[in-house]
Amino acid sequence: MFKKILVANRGEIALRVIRTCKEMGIQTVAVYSTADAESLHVKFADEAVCIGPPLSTESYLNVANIISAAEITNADAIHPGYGFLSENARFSKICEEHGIKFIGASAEMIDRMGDKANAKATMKAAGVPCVPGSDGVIETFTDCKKVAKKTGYPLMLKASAGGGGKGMRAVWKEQDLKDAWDSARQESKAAFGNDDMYMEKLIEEPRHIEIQIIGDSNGKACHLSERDCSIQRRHQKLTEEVPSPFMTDALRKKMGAAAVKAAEFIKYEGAGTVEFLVDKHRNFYFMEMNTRIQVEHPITEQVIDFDLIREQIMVAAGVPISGKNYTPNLHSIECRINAEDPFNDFRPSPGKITTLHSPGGHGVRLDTHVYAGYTIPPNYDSMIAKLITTAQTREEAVHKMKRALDEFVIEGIKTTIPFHRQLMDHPAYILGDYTTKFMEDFIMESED
Ligand code: MV4
Repeated sequence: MFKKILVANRGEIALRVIRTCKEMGIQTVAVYSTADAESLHVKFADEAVCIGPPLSTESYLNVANIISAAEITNADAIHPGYGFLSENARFSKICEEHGIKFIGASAEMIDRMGDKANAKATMKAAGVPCVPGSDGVIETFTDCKKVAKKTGYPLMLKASAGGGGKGMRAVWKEQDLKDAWDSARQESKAAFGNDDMYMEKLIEEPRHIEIQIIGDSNGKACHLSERDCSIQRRHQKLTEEVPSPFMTDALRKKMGAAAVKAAEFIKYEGAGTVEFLVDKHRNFYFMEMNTRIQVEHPITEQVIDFDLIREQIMVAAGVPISGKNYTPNLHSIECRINAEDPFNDFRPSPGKITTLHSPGGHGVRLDTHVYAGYTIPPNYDSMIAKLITTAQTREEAVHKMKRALDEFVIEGIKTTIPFHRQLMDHPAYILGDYTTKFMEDFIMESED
């Protein structure tokens, strides 16, 4: 087992990883930018190394400084958390070359799944259902027109380097194909330095349902059930839940088996997520695979009583997984609390937290790095807490979330707490009747 793990991240996920390391008797090293000198992850860890100025590219993305910090402190592994370097193939490889275990995917796996057209081709070869469309990358507009004829409208043009909706265009009729092709390529080139495009039939009003998987060094994988992440705004998830209100036992069996097949086909090692689009007839299609621990992993932990970070560390140390697939016996919901003003187009609201009262009680989990007197720096992600409630049924978990949100007091900055409170009273949400389109017609009610 590892003696010392460097946590190459900040905020709540850095705390989350450090907590499990402590429980496992593993020493921890925090790294921090000058903007985070007063952060809790610095105080929680056994050692801390400053890795640069506030700008991420010069600190949390600074590979040389992070590797130096690991070498100076004699860390034998690095946990990257999510975001930052978690899906950076070059970093994964450099760790390996320095004899430091990267607690994440191999460079090869990250590259393979990071290229979406390639990932899709791999999944198709594995026998995982994929949305009909082009066979890989489309080279020219002439080919694009041909593939569009075969695919039919409405269709979706997608950037192979994409993710997060960048370089993606829905096209409803042939006359609009040229403009969509040109603008999607341009956007992709600007964002990723690559304009490879592929095409799919458009799935209308889909649900985003993902399957958590874990694979070991023997090539064995299992699934830990699903998470419904359909409630998103501009490709940012706001709340997630397990089980999905749309799930059936039969569908879970099929999607779980497909995700395990996907993971075993590529001999995936570590924790990963296979994302699917699910249409109204409960057909499901591979969308993307994430080769990292995700923000929303705690809801899975809550419903199956399983520490995913511990399992990541065990698998990275070469311990085989049990191989058992999981079905949730409880219901869990996560609300992402962001330092944003939901009454003003979710505009970022960094600054000093003057008052903080955290919710608690049975079935309430709060993953956060903030405290009264803490100043949220403007340089990073706006998520400041994850409020998670768990109960026997969905109805109880929703009620508990309302109660917990009512207890939660954060003063000094604006937060998304009022948004979540209103969401919990939304008739369609209460029924679990929502798709990825839900936020398009959600309007905040004024509080005065
Ligand atoms: C789609 C789709 C409909 N049909 N593909 C959005 C992010 C990117 N990873 C894939 N996305 C989508 N792909 C086909 N063939 C609709 C979306 C989509 C979406 C998916 C999941 C969650 C939220 C979304 C919001 C808008 C569009």
